[in-house]
Amino acid sequence: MSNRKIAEVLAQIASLLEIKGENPFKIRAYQKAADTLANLTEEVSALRARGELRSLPGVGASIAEKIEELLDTGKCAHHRELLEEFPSGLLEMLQVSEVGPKTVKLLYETLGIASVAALEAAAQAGRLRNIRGLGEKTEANILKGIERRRRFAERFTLAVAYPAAMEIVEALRRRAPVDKISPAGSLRRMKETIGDLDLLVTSIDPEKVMEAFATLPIVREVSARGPTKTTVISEAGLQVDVRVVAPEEFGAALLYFTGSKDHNIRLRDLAVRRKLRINEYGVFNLKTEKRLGGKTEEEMYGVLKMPWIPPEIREDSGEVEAALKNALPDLVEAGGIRGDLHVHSNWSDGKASIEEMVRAARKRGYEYLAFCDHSPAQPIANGLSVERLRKRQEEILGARKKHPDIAVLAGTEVDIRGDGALDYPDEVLAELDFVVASIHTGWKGSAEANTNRLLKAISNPYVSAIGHPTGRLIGQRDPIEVDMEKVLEAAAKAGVAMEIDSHPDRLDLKDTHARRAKELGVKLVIDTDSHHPDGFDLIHFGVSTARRGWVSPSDVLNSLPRKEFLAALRKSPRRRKRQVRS
Ligand code: DGT
Ligand code: CA
Ligand code: CA
Ligand code: ZN
Repeated sequence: MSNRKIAEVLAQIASLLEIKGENPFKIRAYQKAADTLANLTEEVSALRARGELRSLPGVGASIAEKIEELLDTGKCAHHRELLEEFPSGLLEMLQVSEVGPKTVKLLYETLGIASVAALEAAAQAGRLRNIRGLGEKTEANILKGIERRRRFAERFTLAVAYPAAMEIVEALRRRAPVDKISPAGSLRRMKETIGDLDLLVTSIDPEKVMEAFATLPIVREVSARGPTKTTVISEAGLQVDVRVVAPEEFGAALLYFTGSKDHNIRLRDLAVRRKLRINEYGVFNLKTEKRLGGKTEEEMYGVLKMPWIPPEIREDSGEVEAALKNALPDLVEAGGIRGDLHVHSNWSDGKASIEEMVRAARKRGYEYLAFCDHSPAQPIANGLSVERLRKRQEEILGARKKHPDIAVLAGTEVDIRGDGALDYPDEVLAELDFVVASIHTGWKGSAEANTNRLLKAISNPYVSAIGHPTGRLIGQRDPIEVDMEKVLEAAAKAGVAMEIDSHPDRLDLKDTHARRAKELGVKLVIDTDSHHPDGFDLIHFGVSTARRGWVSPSDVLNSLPRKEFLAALRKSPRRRKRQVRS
């Protein structure tokens, strides 16, 4: 049993205990153990073999026993008993982000609500607002949450789909005579959510590829199996299609199955006007049926008289026109990112020390790194008082001295308060090298209120960038309502950068906003908001989002080489009073 599966069971036990009204300490222990397991980098079975289960945070004797039971039998008796005590719809209700175990308990005990359908009906009938502790606003939010869940149902974030795709590619390479292999579909275009995975393969032995794929450990069930196409459902519930195609048709198939559908339709229309036929097997002369290409994508585009178009922009949003004019944008690349300007250390809620984060950044070849720990308004994130912020400086100076090959910058992720004021006074912000200002509270405010908050933050002369500007968590929390056009215009004017937070649950700014930012001349910062050295690996998700937004290296602040980057910080009229070291 995988860590993730065990973590799921433990989290469900926590929720069920809370619905039951059990001891909060016990509930907390299960939650903590579930978190620990979900984030473990090692298989829990290995820890167990070494007798180290109980050394995990949150894992005491009783939870250790349950983990062992799950590892040995795939089941847990306590979990089963709890499930039998309550209708199964209660767990389903928890999938609505706005509904926690306390609310489920309340709704179940007062109105007997035990399913999402019943919850939706009750909310629509206005029956929730009169329950003590809920109210009209919560009722409206629950309806929004149900709607979001419906919209998102059956789609997966890149956090799930991308590693699954990489794992399958690797495993097929190992287990079958695979020649070429590539993801296609929305994953290759790096869309923010993925309906299903599409993979293409060439091989001298298609049957062997099908066999290897159908028997991968991550396969939960095989939905369809043919000689060259197999469809499975993964353990996580993700559908995956693998197709084996002929080598001379690989480019045509890759182009077709990468899509998007709208991009394909544009190409097909263009082809017809040129007396050509284009499909997943190749490109042909419409009259003579003569085959003109299909082995590579370059060949396909070439016959249509255009350069190869990067998958991320194949959305029929101007890329075909641009390609025909030979005016495709020069897109930013992960290798062109030279530093991370938003990471946390264990001074706030990071899991690693400044030293560990600096080492990890150096290892990636980064030339600069800004520590942007939280401000005091985030007590759960251990936000830094002014005193601790200044204390942190000693450690930053130490790291700077020890690692002269990377510019270690003192930054902050300062909270934007409800009224748009920042959570540190200006004279404290003035001491810092890089200031990211972010909203972390009041997600449900009006568009006007949120726009004004951001405009006020942008007008602060010490702010370098706005962090995760809409605050969304894909599939879990809607973006704030905001007049993005106004915000971007103000940012362009003030020379404040907008962040693309690379976490696959955020991707914030999103692709279309990034594209508009670029058009308006706003600089972008692509960063990871890392709380751990492993977090640096997420940068490519932010870069893909930027690419989907047609963003070029020249639009990205942290694609500048160290010297120029630091010069840009120093030269900025907004902080000419400040001393940034090179
Ligand atoms: P998804 O899976 O919903 O995240 O999005 P895609 O883009 O991966 O779509 P999917 O899996 O339904 O199909 C993969 C590609 O196959 C799609 O991007 C374009 C191509 N395709 C699918 N259906 C059609 C169609 O009706 N016409 C054309 N021209 N292409 C299609
Ligand atoms: Ca797909
Ligand atoms: Ca598909
Ligand atoms: Zn933040």
